[in-house]
Amino acid sequence: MSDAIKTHFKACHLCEAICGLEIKTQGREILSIKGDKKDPVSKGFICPKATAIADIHNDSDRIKMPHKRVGEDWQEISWSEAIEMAAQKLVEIQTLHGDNSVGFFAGNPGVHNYGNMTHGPSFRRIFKTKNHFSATSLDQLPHQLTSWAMYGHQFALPIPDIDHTQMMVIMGGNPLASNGSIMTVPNVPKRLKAIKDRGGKLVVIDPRRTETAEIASQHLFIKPGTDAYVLMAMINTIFQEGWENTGHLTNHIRGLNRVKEAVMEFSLDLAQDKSGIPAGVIKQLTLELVETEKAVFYGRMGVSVQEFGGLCQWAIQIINLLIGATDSVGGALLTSPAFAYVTKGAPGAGHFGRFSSRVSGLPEFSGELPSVALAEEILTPGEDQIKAMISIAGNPVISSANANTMEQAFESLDFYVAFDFYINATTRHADLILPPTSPLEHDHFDIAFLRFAVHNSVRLNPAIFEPQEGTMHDWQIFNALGKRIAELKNIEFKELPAPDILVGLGIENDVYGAEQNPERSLTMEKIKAAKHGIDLGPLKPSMVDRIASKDGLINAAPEFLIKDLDRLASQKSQNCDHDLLLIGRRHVRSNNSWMHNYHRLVKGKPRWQLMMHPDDLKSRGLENEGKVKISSRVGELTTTVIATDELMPGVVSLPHGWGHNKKGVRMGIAAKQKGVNCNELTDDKFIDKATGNAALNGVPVTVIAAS
Ligand SMILES: Nc1nc2c(c(=O)[nH]1)N[C@H]1C(S)=C(S)[C@@H](COP(=O)(O)OP(=O)(O)OC[C@H]3O[C@@H](n4cnc5c(=O)[nH]c(N)nc54)[C@H](O)[C@@H]3O)O[C@H]1N2
Ligand SMILES: Nc1nc2c(c(=O)[nH]1)N[C@H]1C(S)=C(S)[C@@H](COP(=O)(O)OP(=O)(O)OC[C@H]3O[C@@H](n4cnc5c(=O)[nH]c(N)nc54)[C@H](O)[C@@H]3O)O[C@H]1N2
Ligand code: SF4
Ligand SMILES: [Mo]
Repeated sequence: MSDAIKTHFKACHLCEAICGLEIKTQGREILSIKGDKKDPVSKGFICPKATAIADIHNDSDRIKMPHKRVGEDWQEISWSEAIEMAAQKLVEIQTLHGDNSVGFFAGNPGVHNYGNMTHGPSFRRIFKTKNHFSATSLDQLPHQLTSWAMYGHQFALPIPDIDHTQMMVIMGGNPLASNGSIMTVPNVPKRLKAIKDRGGKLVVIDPRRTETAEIASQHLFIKPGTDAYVLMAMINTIFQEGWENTGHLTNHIRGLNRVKEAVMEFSLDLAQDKSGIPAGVIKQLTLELVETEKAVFYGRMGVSVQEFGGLCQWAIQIINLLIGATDSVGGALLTSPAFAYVTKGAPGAGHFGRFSSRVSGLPEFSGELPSVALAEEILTPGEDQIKAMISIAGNPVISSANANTMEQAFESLDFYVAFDFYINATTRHADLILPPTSPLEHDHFDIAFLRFAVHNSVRLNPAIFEPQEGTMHDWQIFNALGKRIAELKNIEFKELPAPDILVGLGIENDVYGAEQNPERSLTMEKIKAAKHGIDLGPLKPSMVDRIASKDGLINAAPEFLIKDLDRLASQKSQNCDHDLLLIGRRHVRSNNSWMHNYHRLVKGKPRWQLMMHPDDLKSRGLENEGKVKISSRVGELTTTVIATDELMPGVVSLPHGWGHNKKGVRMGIAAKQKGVNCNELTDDKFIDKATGNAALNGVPVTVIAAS
């Protein structure tokens, strides 16, 4: 008799939108993956990546048991042998070279797998190393740092109230491709179109006429890396015209006068000169934001992962404060998640600059050093040099600036253990790979992205399949390896219970738990029983009681950012020997570096080419679809160029996450793709000096015909 068909519900873990899924299975076969129409926020929406979850699960390249390097080859070994080997080697290296000789890199999917978040930190603590790195500093570090400095907590991130706003400005984000970021917003196309349908306005400021710009009311091209001039000019204009209206937050902000003085030299004319956006257009946009009752300014990846990422994210917060958007319906609101609610005294507020990286002296944030410092910390001899690495759900050789140096660094290690289920461009350098279970073999709760959602909700869904015999979840590997290392070091280590137990305890003691909210009395049992999730209502104004700074006030003028205005004011032209600026781009059927091994996502027209404006091709004598050589201060690449007026002249674009065609990579489909690794061009010395974040956008490059 054949197995019965079962219907399961689960949130998609692939991107920040966390859409609800309905998955039908029979035995161990996946029959279909569709949208869960009853999910309170996604309401049935999914994007093309969701169905590829079946491909991840079934991929014969995905490894399931520990792999140990033997020369150029790999040998499958038992978990007990693998745990013993990793523990012995890591302890041996720390005994010989000190605690800081072991480094960590935590990649993006770890944040989408909650066992990593509940169990990772205590595992990492047993090493007592300063050398923690992660994708945060290739991404949203400026957001977290700004929130820490202004609101007293790194996760006090006001989220655009997209469903109620009448005017939204998007600077450096392309939610139609990314499905939203630091804004969990399933079905973003519909929600953005709805702004226009109710008579509102959507403005996109981007060097490329993106998919989002195509549906906007207005698109403004901007020269990469010059956003801060525009933002400062907007703030200056608001003050000069006396347009500021901080509403109910007025008595809860300090430092606005300091901001007013500090931005005075940033005129509309300077902004026009630098950015290419006419002064009158910037002024008009500012006025519209001031005059529209429900308006919000939102900036993402393109304005955080650039040379002035910290200033940009800070300025966006200031604009939202000055136009009365912060903490207002239709503006930007703090969320009220069931787990890890941010308020005064909430754990994990963050800290900055307590120590610095050894080689370049870059500041830590919340215990992490900037990823641009990782390769040099491995490659530069001396006390505290990193000799061994542990990577968890990351592929830094493809995702970090100056990939060639990162490659050299990983090659040079004495020992490298990777928590990953693929042998990719980075993990191929490992001595040992510890693969976790498939995403369908463990339960799912979203610790990170329910906190950034445009509508409050909560859901936890069980695993769809029993784990394959003899396999381990990420959190179980942390427990087992942590325990063995602690034994060898003769120190305390408490194995933690399963993630749902830990999160359940947190929820019961948080804002929807019985004590604080007797009516709701939310428990893990109730959450588990609600297969489609529980609607916790729209975002609401709540900031006044939740400002987490010591004096209970919003600090509008964090000193390290005010000081950074000098760097902005004195910035010389970026162009030096290179006459073009390179930016990235995302595609809805791609996901950073790790979803190029699935036929259904990579088939069709190539989408990895260098995009360039037709005039720029012409002036260089280049042919559309011809081969070109792109060079930057740190590297060069050869690829195909395509002419498109989607890009403004002077700017070229390459997507990241490609370049899997390397010896030893065991991702059959990905390795056949022709895309190159754009991070061989990005520069580990081209950074946002205020925050230490990588500047992967606006990188100066030269393009010539390839012979
Ligand atoms: N030039 C340029 N570079 C960029 C960007 C850009 O826009 N332009 N974007 C940057 C950004 S925003 C980010 S977040 C980074 C992302 O870069 P990374 O953080 O390096 O993440 P991924 O490239 O997604 O690689 C993820 C790895 O995690 C593994 N993995 C997936 N799920 C799991 C799991 O459940 N457990 C474990 N243990 N492993 C798992 C995958 O197999 C893969 O090897 O890239 C950055 N790099
Ligand atoms: N399909 C898909 N979805 C994803 C991902 C993915 O790889 N693929 N990655 C996920 C991750 S890790 C993240 S962090 C989010 C990111 O989410 P988004 O921030 O929406 O990411 P992008 O689509 O890269 O949009 C960045 C935009 O900034 C523009 N830009 C570049 N430089 C500048 C500049 O100097 N100024 C301005 N104003 N704009 C600039 C680019 O042209 C681009 O349109 O997406 C997530 N979702
Ligand atoms: S938008 Fe993101 S969460 Fe939704 S189905 Fe696509 S990948 Fe999954
Ligand atoms: Mo990211």
